[in-house]
Amino acid sequence: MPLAVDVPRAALRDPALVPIADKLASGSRLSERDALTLFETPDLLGVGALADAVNRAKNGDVVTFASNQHINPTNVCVLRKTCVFCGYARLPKEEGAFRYTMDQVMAEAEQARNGLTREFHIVGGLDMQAGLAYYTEMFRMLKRELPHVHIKALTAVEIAHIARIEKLSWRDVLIALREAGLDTLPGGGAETFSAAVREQIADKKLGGADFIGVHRAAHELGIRSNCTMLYGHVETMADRVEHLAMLRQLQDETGGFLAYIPLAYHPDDNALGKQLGRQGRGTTGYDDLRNLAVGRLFLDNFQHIKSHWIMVTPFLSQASLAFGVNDLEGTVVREKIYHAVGAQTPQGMSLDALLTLIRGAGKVPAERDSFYRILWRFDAPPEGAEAA
Ligand code: V47
Ligand code: SF4
Repeated sequence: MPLAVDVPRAALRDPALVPIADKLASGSRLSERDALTLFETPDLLGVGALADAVNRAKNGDVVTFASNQHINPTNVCVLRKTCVFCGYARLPKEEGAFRYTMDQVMAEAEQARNGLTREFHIVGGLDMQAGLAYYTEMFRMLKRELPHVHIKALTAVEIAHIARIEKLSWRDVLIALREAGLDTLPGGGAETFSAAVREQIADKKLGGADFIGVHRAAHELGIRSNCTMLYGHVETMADRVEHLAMLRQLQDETGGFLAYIPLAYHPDDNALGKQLGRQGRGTTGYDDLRNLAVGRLFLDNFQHIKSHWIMVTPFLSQASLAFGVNDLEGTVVREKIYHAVGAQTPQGMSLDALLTLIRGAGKVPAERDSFYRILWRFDAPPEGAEAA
């Protein structure tokens, strides 16, 4: 049963939002038709105000972030030609193809010895040479060397790929990976579940129902996971709603999802962007905010909605904190307060900058672990911290 929320009726300009506000006020679930209205109304601020009210009721003023490190051990992928939105994958003999040895994985992971990185986010291509033994060896090595670091690894698509090449069930693959050190699954690979969309942008990729099936198998084993939706390509509003409804349904069954992360499609350096003639033109800020807010409103059984600031820019992520978002994803370089943690990547943001961003939205920043347990709140600038 969703929370009954004190809704800001005065903020609504579109009368179509009033029945939705009524449902939120009475703690009733929004229908798929309501979700469509939320995607179609021109009243973005109204949608945002509703999402903000729901988020405040669930998470107060706290905005969380985590300290994680991405490791992509292989870019070799059998779907290289059919996932037309992906600029990352290579065929085995193509220029730029790589598959890390265990030593190379360890060399990247070494940064985490500083004790500040709490999570490895490990995903890669569907590589015929990266089967169960490759990943179990990797996870055992990482847990042996860096036992304090949580392993969030392998999308449902990768789990299904390993199961296929090893002729095992999804469940058995998950059990073996968990024994080796896997803690949770990331949400990637979902794209948009609609069969018609998948055929156009990710033909031959694990279908939506099977994607859900892998996450269900994980949740049944007690392995929590995230979920995503790639939007802003060829999908219709009805496709978005179908996708969200499938996520909400599984969450009703298992409660295993930790967070929902809508992912804005980037049209550069991939075949789909060329085909659509959209290079250099990504999603709009309007649509980015709307996707986050609709996720907050329709996914009433999710606690956490995450904005990926690397995809939508830090400033838009900051604005999204007034549109239902309570969690920010992105590398946090903590050189000012906790000493240097290595070179700052162009995708990194200093801890000071992140705190400034969150406080600038009138929120309280808090660092969390991978299960969303708060590690510490930054109610006031920590003593001795330098200014950003
Ligand atoms: O599955 C691929 C997407 C995903 C493009 O679980 C693209 O905490 C935009 O899932 N434009 C991987 N997106 C990233 C991902 C993720 C990110 C942050 C946190 C979590 C989590 C998961 O990136 C892929 C795909 O949907 N992607 N190509 C593109 N051109
Ligand atoms: Fe890229 Fe993943 Fe598709 Fe492979 S399966 S082409 S890595 S999006």
